Amino acid sequence: MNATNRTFTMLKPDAVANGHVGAILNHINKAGFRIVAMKLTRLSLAEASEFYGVHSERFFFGELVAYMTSGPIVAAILEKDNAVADFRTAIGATDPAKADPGTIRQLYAQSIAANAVHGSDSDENAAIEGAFFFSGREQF
Ligand code: FUP
Repeated sequence: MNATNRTFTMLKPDAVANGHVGAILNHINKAGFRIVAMKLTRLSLAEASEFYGVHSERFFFGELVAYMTSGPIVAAILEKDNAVADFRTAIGATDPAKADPGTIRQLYAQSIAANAVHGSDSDENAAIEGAFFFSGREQF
């Protein structure tokens, strides 16, 4: 499948706090993604719990929600041919210690929890996650 489609990303609190927003956006642009929507925002506890609801029974859920509400994030929708799979490749493995050289997580992430970026895992979730943050008229 090679059609132009969209994915959703967050630059997580560690990436924002450590001053990596510019470098990561540059990496994203150079990898061929167009920024369709973007904002600096901060998740409430309720919002983070809803966004990560699929993980609510996992051992790391409390830590994940506490971390994701600990500071501002950058939310964005990205467009490219094969966006979801190509963005997962660009960010690398969930655990930055296992992420391939040159991936965003290998370059900028701190740990498995503070792993610098989120990337949607399917077209369906990309649409759900994008709509969580942006109305239709905020998407260009
Ligand atoms: P990913 O799709 O790569 O973002 O990873 P997952 O959907 O498996 O995990 C979602 C988030 O949960 C990760 F970004 C970080 C966090 N997490 C932990 O904090 N600890 C873990 O052991 C696994 C995931």
